Amino acid sequence: MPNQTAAALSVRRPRVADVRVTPIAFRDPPLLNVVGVHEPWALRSIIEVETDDGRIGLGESYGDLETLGNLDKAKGRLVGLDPHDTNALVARVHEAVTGQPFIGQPFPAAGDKALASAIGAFEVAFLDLQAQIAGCPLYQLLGGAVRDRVAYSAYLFYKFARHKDDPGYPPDDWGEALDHAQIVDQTKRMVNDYGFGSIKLKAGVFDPDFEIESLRALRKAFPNHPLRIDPNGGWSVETTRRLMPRFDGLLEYLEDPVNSLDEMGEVAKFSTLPLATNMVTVAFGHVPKTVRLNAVQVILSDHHYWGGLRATQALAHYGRTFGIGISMHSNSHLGISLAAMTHVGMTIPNLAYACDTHYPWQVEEVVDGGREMFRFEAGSLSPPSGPGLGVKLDRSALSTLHHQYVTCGIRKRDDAKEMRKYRPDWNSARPRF
Ligand code: GKR
Ligand code: MG
Repeated sequence: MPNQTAAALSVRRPRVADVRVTPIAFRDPPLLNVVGVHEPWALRSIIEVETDDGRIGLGESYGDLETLGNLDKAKGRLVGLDPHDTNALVARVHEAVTGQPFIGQPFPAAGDKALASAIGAFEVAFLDLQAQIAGCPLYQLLGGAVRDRVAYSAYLFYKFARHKDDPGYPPDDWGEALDHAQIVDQTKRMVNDYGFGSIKLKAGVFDPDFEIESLRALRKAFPNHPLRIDPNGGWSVETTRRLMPRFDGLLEYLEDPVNSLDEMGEVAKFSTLPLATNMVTVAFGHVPKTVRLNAVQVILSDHHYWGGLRATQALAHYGRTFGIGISMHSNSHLGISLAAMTHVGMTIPNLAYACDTHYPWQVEEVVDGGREMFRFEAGSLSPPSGPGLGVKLDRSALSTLHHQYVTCGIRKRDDAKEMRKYRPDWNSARPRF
């Protein structure tokens, strides 16, 4: 028996042989927000961690130059690691990005989003590999499922019918949404196609009184769907104070009405609703002040910038510790992110709200099997089957999307610049209202 154990321990485990980061661009509709309007192409990066026995772990992250630069600095340092060694991953990425050795230093009070994003991008790929090696779905490696499926919400946007400059592809088939009836129609299609049971309106675009009328129209058309509104910090504290009575009985939570943690703390003093955020509490270093001010009652977790899937689970523990609810944030993303969000969502007992996803707004995919891999039922998803994340790369799609990155000319998301094509005097300073 001892010999057997020794033999088992001496079995050679696969090592990381190569790490590749491929920037991609995919079509994105002209969705409006407080900053401006989405550009025709959304940027992401696809991370591949390949082992010396030919397995490939996948990750998906941001595609801006800062993220790509950090991923590039770190990727070579991961070669040779056992993919089970996520502590070494954290240390090496930390050193590559900050230039400082990792000694478990406290999370900075100012946040460390760029570093955590780089760690998270690789961590998902390492965990994908670990679960592939163990022959189990990723959610099992993360402790097992606490639910059968993960619920997502309809994510509504005011939008233009088409992009200002011809992007070289046909306009999306959602049409314009600039008034209440069009927003209700957009919701009907989303609820009909995906079965979503909760609704979030991206706001901060029009005068808040107009946007509240959109909410009222939604309430009338969908009397039983929980509603949320998210102006991305576009309102002042005083505007939020004036609006607050109008939300009574209308919203399940109010997301980022104002633009800073201190202001959220001010709003929390008179808010009659839970306040949610993916803007003011975005790193572990922000948690102490958030708790001190009682500024936020729901944190929208996001493995992309909290440092990965295990960090997301740790955040959920903090939620239980401090009585803060957990929901999930999204940006424009493809299937590797959606698979990772769904796997981790399967494991978080206090994920009490339907998660955000931009997925219905996308038409392209980078995973084998395309968008068919993700079948929403009653607004919820079960993770793709198979070991690990359960998704593989479609190499031809990767090369098409990479070519789009090379030719699209966008290197950093800039919704304000895009909006100035429609309105040359556009000013994206906040608060807008
Ligand atoms: O895609 O326009 C957008 C959103 O506003 C996005 O940028 C936000 O990060 O979805 C996000 C949010 O909930 O704040
Ligand atoms: Mg938000």
